[in-house]
Amino acid sequence: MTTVDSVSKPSRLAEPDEGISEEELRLAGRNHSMPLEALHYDVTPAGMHYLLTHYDIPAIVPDSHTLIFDGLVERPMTVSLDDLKARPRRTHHVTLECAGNGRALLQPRPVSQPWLSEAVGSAEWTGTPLAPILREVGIGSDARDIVFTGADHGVEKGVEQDYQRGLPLAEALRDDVLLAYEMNGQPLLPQHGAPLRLVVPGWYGMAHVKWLTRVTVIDKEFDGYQNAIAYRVRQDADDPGVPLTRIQPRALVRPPGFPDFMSRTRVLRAGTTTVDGRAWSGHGPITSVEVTLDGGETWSPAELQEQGQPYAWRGWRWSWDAQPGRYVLGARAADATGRVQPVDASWNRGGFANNSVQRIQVAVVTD
Ligand SMILES: Nc1nc2c(c(=O)[nH]1)N[C@H]1C(S)=C(S)[C@@H](COP(=O)(O)O)O[C@H]1N2
Ligand SMILES: [Mo]
Repeated sequence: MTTVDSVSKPSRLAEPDEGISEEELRLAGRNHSMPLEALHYDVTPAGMHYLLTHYDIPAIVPDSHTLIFDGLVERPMTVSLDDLKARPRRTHHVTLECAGNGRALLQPRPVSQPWLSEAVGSAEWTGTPLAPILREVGIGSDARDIVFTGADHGVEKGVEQDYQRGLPLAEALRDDVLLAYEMNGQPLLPQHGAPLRLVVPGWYGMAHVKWLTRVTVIDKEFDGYQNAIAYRVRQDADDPGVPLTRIQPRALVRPPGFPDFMSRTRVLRAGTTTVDGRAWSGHGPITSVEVTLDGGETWSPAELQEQGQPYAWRGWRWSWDAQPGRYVLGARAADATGRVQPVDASWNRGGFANNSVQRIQVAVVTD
């Protein structure tokens, strides 16, 4: 690993009253979240899907793009995009969420990409399954992790690197893990990984390596930056931490009524209205969604729509006889493993997996 100390900045927490910095605003402009009104769509239109890119979006010529399989394999192989497109074609509807979603709402605020609770999207990813190719190249018996390398390059906390993530072999061999070249029936957009990305249904965003160039089999746990340092839940800077893997349950409410421009407080006319939204978990199917009007003091069960594909979000709705007044609207999801979304998730140093219940300010008014 090359280190570039002259540009390195240690990770830090914002001071108690410190506002958003220019650095955070620049990241927020580059990496946009999903407008909450897009919860209307079961399949998020590509331009409304959230976006997270650590370095630059690389300029890649799709026609000459190749993918290399190397490391502990019997038959190293280089395949073209056309070779991959000629292989069996699968489409999976998968909800992607950034592991840092909710970070900017934590106190103290970890200074990094300042997500509120909207770093999510749910797309139809088309590609070819990875596992049959891994079997063709012949994985060594002592294989442990598969390392996925992207074409993008940068420096992070002084470490110069290609974006790389290791995935345990058993996950890489799941039959729903895709080498994806289409999103919502169109070739991948540059910002979403064109011409080729990995899709690991159920895992937080960082595992879905974009601009994929290389798949390397190794005999130990991958110790690169994004696995060993970046994406870990830790209490303080010295804590080795726990790696982030699958998505914790979360429900989001599609904000009802219409917004105030600056505060985004919702204005709603009194009367019966349907509140709706979507809920997801990478651990198991969503089994319940409940709605609160008082910031998590009391709850009412919502009606679940049918579950689509296993790692796609699930729609829900709730009928509200809205009386004039002020409300703090939110929803909480539970999944089949018994995981329940907390009103206030616990704090961690990197600001990861903050699935605290949303707090939408609503003013119900009469005509
Ligand atoms: N090569 C590469 N892959 C990457 C990233 C990146 O910076 N470089 N960001 C990851 C993170 S942190 C997330 S949340 C998802 C975001 O995918 P999207 O931008 O298509 O929504 O891509 C992942 N794959
Ligand atoms: Mo992310």
